[in-house]
Amino acid sequence: MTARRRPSAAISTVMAAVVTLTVTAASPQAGALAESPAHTSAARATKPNVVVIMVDDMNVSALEYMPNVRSLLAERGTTFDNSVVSYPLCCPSRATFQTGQYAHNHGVLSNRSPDGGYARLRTDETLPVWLRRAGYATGHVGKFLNGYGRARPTEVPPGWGEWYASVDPTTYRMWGYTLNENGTLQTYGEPDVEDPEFYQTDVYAGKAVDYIERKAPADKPFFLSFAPLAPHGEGAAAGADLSERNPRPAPRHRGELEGAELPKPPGYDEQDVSDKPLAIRNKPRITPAAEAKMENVRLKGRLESLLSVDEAVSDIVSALEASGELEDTYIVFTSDNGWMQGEHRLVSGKMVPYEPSIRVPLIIRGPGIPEGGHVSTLAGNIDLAPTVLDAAGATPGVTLDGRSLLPIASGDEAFNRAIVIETGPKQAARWYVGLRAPRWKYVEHASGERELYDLQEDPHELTSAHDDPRYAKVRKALANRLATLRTCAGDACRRWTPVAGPED
Ligand SMILES: [Ca+2]
Ligand SMILES: [Ca+2]
Repeated sequence: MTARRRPSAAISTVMAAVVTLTVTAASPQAGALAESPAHTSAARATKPNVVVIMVDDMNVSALEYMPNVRSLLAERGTTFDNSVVSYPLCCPSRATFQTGQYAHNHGVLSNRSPDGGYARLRTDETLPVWLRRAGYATGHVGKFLNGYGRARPTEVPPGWGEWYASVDPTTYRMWGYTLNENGTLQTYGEPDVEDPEFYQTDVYAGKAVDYIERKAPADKPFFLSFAPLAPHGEGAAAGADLSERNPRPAPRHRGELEGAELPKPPGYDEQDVSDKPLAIRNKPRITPAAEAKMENVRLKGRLESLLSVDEAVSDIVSALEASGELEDTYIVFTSDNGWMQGEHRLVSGKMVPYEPSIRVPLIIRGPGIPEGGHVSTLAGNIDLAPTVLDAAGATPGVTLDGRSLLPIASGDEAFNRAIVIETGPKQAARWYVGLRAPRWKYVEHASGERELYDLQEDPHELTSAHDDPRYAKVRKALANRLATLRTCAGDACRRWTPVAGPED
């Protein structure tokens, strides 16, 4: 029951194989000539590889349970302590990763058609297409955009040289999922049989390691997108018993975190919700039964499922090291959105504008990135594609709303900004647009309701100040800025004048 199927190289035995490649300094000429913010520091003699690991629905607090992510990525790279996603939902967020654009520009406004889903993505202008043009090998393993595979399960979207994507609706199964493997469908196990051979994250890790081992010897640099379902809950798994853990961990990890306890930050089961919109005011207090389920089924399932991701990270780093590519590879670790577990009475889910929903882990390791660094500059998922393009010296085919994080991570540049947070009309009571600025969060709900948090004074968003006369000027200033930014594209999205607090 403890055997793992995939290869796993021990780091200590492969140190001798590490080749350190020289990275030339950024050329100011290239930066000046480039029209896009993606080109700021990418003139390299040898192009680096890029691996992006995007987990699903992971909140920041879960990093505590991922020792390999901490030691191999955070301690060897830089952590963005204020990283958010602009539309905290799977499909719009993944479309933003693919395009470097806000949802109001890429147009994937929900998880499902007609206004969202895979079918809405303009696949001919996406990150892998641009990387291919720049000479990269490209590969994807795991979850892609919601709805992928429903209409044409053997379709391989443009730009991907190798493709191992899960086909909906089987994406949401830890066993019994079907992958499109470069045009051929392959199903791994059965939904209700917990065969250690076929645990989703492990199978994906094996494919990632295999990809690295095959691509490393070639001259071409490679881009690998690795997207396990964990710690997202399972669904559509006929016959699967999800009553004890959802998602189900690998058999070797079941019960390993039996002692894990639900974190209860000050916003947990918020007592006074009179400051909040009706949708929150209507939520009952969290009952002991609801809390027990949240902790025993969801929290422990999520954390135990992440143990396999943590091992996959170790396997990926080991494979890079064994092949001599580690020092010339950027590794990005992040999530497509956060997760609510009791804050503001929300016992599950995302989509809402609150911090646990929009905040995600973001760690970058690679050439020129300080080890053990922490950056407070606000980062958004609109920055992922620009950062990868910058690392690769590649040119986007659309106007990017984000910017490269490499100069920020390396400490060369500070950047003052706000990130637009938004959903779409199909989200009904959860349709909103707002701003997340270093100090402020301002939200305009389609219902007409407003929220304003002074995150410096109220980091847990316990008291919305939208009606507080002391914050009237702040609210007005943020509303003015939002009126411009809510439809921004390109440069306009990166302009920001800070809003002073009531004390100034
Ligand atoms: Ca998600
Ligand atoms: Ca409150």
